[in-house]
Amino acid sequence: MLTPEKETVELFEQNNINLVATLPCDRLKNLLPLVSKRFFEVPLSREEDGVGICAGAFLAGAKPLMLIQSTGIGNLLNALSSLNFTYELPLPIVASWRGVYRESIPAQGYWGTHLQAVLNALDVTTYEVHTVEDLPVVGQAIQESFKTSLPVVVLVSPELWQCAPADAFRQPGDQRLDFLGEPGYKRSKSPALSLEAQVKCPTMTRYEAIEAAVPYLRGRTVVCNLGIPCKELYALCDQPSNFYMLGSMGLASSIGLGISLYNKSEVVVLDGDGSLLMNPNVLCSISEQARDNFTVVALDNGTYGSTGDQCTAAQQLDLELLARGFGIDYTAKAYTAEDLLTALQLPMGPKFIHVVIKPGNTSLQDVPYAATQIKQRFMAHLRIG
Ligand SMILES: Cc1ncc(C[n+]2csc(CCOP(=O)(O)OP(=O)(O)O)c2C)c(N)n1
Repeated sequence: MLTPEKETVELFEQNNINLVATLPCDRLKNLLPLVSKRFFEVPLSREEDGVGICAGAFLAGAKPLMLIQSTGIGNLLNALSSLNFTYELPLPIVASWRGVYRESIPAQGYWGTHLQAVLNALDVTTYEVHTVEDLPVVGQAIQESFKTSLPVVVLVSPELWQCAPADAFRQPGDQRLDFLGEPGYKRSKSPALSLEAQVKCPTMTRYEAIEAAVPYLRGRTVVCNLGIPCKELYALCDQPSNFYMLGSMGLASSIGLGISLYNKSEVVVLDGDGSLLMNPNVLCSISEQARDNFTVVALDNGTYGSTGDQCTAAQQLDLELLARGFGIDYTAKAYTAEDLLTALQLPMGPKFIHVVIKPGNTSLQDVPYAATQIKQRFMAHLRIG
């Protein structure tokens, strides 16, 4: 029997979607197992992280899509504006539209009835799906997103899924459904948390740390955190394989991860402590998804350097220990140029290198490229590389 769920995944397939980033909604519980079976799925712990991963995957040649609850759209608006609209990156988002149809959860109502106006105010095109007859707009929306290089949102009312009989989805071998009612999932990882407790005093500045990494970064794919780190990287080692971030704070590692999932070459992310703490969710994604071609260099100056060195919470914690706690096995700490180069050259991965540095910014010119120029030369590099 062709259920609305099966029709939906067929529309994804017909439009060559090959990565689906998901975060569940109760109303999607019959669709999600079909997606897990037929697509490369990236399960998320926050939707904004998914926008970064999908952007990276697109830059590397994939056709990504997000499948989330409508509330999650509230969690990703800055990323849509400062990443997708700024660089012109497509992203079809299929969202389970809560708060508008037979809703029993009061917290869904306000956002559910206002989100379309918010999206439209941001010039995000939205489509509505209420019944099976409306389903073809899912295909149209996907095509429009890739044609215009912009995000497009499809709001799917829970009304759609009602027409499938309740037993239409129970099939032998359907792993996720077979798990339902069982006493618990097996955990795949138990992080090892034995590190020296004290973070020692820094010796290098961020500029000196990037300078130390340059022999390794040259010729490699590099994603650079927003703000002054981009200016420093530009001054020290500008190359087409640098993706300079202009906004979407917190998503450097998400973008790098997305690229590394679709491109075999090594991806090095220069991230910051403030940015990692804005999106620690990316550490879940790295732990679950990253392959050995992925390295995060966490430049930890203990401050929001680019906005004037205000203290971050990194001063009270150990980012390396945090990464281990999330299940990233290969981690290292670096205080000197030599430590950093040695850690970068370690043959294993995915890696998280915690570089403890001093606060302080170098006064340098802005990166002179427009966002779309950064994207175009970066994509050309990935295609050739
Ligand atoms: C959502 C959001 N909040 C705040 C800012 C302002 N902002 C730009 S760069 C930056 C600091 C980033 O700090 P960190 O990641 O530690 O890197 P650093 O500049 O110290 O190298 C901040 C707060 C922003 N761009 N976006």
